[in-house]
Amino acid sequence: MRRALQAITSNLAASTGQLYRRRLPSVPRTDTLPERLLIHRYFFFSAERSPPITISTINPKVLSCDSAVHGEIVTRAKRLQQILLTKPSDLPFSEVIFCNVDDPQSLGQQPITFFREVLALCDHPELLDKGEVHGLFSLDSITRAKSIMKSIPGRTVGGYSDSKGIRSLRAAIAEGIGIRDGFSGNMEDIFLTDGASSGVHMMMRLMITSDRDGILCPIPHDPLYSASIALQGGALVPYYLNESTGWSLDVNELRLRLEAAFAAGIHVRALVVSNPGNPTGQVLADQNQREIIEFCRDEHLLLLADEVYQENIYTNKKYFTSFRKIARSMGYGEDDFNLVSFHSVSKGYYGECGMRGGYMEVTGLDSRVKQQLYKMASVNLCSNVTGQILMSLVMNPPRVGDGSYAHFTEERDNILSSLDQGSKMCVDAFKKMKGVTCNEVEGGLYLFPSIKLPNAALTAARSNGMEADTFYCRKLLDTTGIVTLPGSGFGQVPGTWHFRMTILPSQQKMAEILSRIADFHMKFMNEYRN
Ligand code: DCS
Repeated sequence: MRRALQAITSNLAASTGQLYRRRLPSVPRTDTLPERLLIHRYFFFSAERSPPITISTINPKVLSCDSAVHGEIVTRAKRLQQILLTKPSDLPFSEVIFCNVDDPQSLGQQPITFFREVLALCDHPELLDKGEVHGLFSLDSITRAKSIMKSIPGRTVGGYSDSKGIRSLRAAIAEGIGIRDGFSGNMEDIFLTDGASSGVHMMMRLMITSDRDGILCPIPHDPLYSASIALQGGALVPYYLNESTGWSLDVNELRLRLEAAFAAGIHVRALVVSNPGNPTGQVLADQNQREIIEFCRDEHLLLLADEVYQENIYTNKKYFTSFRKIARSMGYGEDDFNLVSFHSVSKGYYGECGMRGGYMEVTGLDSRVKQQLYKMASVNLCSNVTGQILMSLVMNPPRVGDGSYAHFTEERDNILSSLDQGSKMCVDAFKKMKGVTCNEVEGGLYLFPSIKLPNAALTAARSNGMEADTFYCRKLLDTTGIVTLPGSGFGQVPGTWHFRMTILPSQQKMAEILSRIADFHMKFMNEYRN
């Protein structure tokens, strides 16, 4: 015991404040457990003790992971919100408006009645035995909730489920996919997840073994992907969407980037495609999707198809087609093409971000790999069961003839039409602003206008230690209370500047937001005129 303590003391003297880097010296085997505890206590209560975890000792991959969605602008916006509560006269606006994130219900969108009725009944199934329920809930909500509850082992949402999700719900989702695509789905391919994010993380964890493993990702892209790749220590291999042709995806660009990565010793394993795009709002044409599938086949890449915005389409010229449907219609069977498609309850007309429901459909992968995925899912036990139910409802909404159908379609269409008009209002307004260009929003919940910033603004940003678009967004926030996110957090062609804004606010609110942005923009451009 004394020998062990002496060893520690001499180590402490030598370490001069570097203790956190040093491991506790191994304790002689002869020591008993109480003696070991004593040594640990001595170690931790010494004068040079530092916390067990410090910023220098945490996983460096966490440090290298950036989340634009929760960056400095959002932190500042929350601080300004607090100031409004305590000293509103200090600020030139009366409200902080969060246009930075596509969280529909936090921006006032109402939930879809049918979905919430079924969820309420599943959460509290005793209601199903009460007569009053018939006056309060629609008949088909009651019937649906009863049938779901009957199919859940234990008849409760409070139990763990199978790690892939409840069987009957996966079957319902597979059926919904079949109706959507015209090619039947297989419930064994479905993994229910806590939102699409957890599926994305799972796939990155599965594929990335070192910084030599690359994932082709669009620029700009949803920071979920860069963050997830960074957390796993992989390499993000960028490919650029073409802004001048409506954020189109050119397969030649994919090929060039793949070759460059190969030359740099990166083994590219997968291609991420966001359709409709976040933050860029483009919808891919079927022919383009076919080219992407062929490219993945030729280059032995797994296609990660992020299709969370599949119900958010605002153009008559294009429609959403799943990559799965395109692959099937090209003649690829279920096992012939490696595809993982992500969907979520967070977007669409439902916008139930807080419910954390989602699924990934895994097709074409070796059954042994799928088995490993299943094992990974089981490490998390299961995704939340209420989210699983909601995902099954989203894929099987009321159909013609159901009691809720008319009310459901009215709610859905109102939301989608409001988003459509909101997106067009934004594009029109941005196009009128000097130095701003903005592509049409074909789908999704964001627009990503480009701003040509004057040199004086670039210089001012630099002297404030900021990226130019962060400087712009920060000034916009401080002047108007409107929260947007700088394009630099999403990737952009060097030398171009953008910001991301959601189209979610109601039309009335949007008119006010756009007028404030236009006013701010004019003053900003005048102030920094070269
Ligand atoms: N895929 C895309 C394209 C997304 O935009 C998001 C969320 C997700 C997946 C994951 O969402 P869920 O986990 O909720 O299903 N978008 C984030 C964003 O860009 N801002 O806030 C959320």
